[in-house]
Amino acid sequence: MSGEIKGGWKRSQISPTSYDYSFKILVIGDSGVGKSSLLLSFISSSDHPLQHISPTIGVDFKMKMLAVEGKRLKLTIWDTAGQERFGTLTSSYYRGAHGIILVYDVTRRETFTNLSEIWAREVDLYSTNPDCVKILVGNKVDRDVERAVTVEEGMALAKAHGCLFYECSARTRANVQQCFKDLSLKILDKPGLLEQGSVVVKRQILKEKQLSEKKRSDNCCS
Ligand SMILES: Nc1nc2c(ncn2[C@@H]2O[C@H](COP(=O)(O)OP(=O)(O)OP(=O)(O)O)[C@@H](O)[C@H]2O)c(=O)[nH]1
Ligand SMILES: [Mg+2]
Repeated sequence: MSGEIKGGWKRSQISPTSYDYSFKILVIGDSGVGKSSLLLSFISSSDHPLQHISPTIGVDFKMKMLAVEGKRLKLTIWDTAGQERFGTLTSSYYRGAHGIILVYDVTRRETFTNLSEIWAREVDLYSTNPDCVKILVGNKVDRDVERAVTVEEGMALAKAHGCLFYECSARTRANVQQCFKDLSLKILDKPGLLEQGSVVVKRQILKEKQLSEKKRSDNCCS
C-alpha cells in the first residue's frame, strides 16, 4: 500500500489545520475498467491525454485537496485491484467510507452486469454508513463506437441503487473533474457524513477524551 500527494499541494500543507473536512472515497469495479486511470486523471494537473498504466496490485490510495463552495476538503481515495472481486476485500476497506465510486467500462458489458450482481451487493453488505454517497461511472466513452452499454441502461442502474450517474473518459479527461466535484458536493450535503469528516468535531472529541482521562488520573492520585 502506498500514499501519494498530488495536485499541486505540498506535503506540509496536509496538516490537521489545513482542511475543514476529510473524506474517505472508494473506487471499485472489475479489472481493466479504468479505476486507476480515472483517479490519475483526477489528481494530475496535466492536460495531456492519459497513457496506459499497469493493473493495481492489492489496494492503493491517493490524496487530493479540493476547494468546494469555500470549504477545504481532503479526499483520501482508495483504489482496489479489480481482481479483488474474487473475495478478498474485507469489511474494513468499506468501513467509514463517505463516498463510493462504482466503475464499469461502457465497451465491456460484463463489467456492467458484474457491478449490479457483485459489487453493489458487496457495498450493501459491508458499507457501514447509511448516508454514504454512491456514484456510478461508465468509463471509456471516448470509444463510443464500441459501446456495449447504453446511457439509458446506466441511468436505470444508478436509479435502482440510489446512485449519481456519470459517463467519463479517463483518457480524454471528459467529465472526470465534474464527477469528483459533484460527489464531494453531495457528501457536503449530508449532515451525518459532514460531522464524521469534520476536523472541528474530531478535535472536540479528542479534547473531551483528554479531559476525561486527566480527571481520571487526578482522582486516582488524590
Ligand atoms: N480508451 C480508453 N482507455 C482507458 C480509459 N481508462 C482506462 N483506459 C485503459 O484501460 C486499461 C485499464 O485501465 P486501469 O486504470 O489500469 O484499470 P483498473 O480498473 O485500475 O484495473 P485494475 O487495477 O486491474 O483493477 C489501461 O490500458 C488504460 O490505459 C479510457 O477512458 N479510455
Ligand atoms: Mg487499477
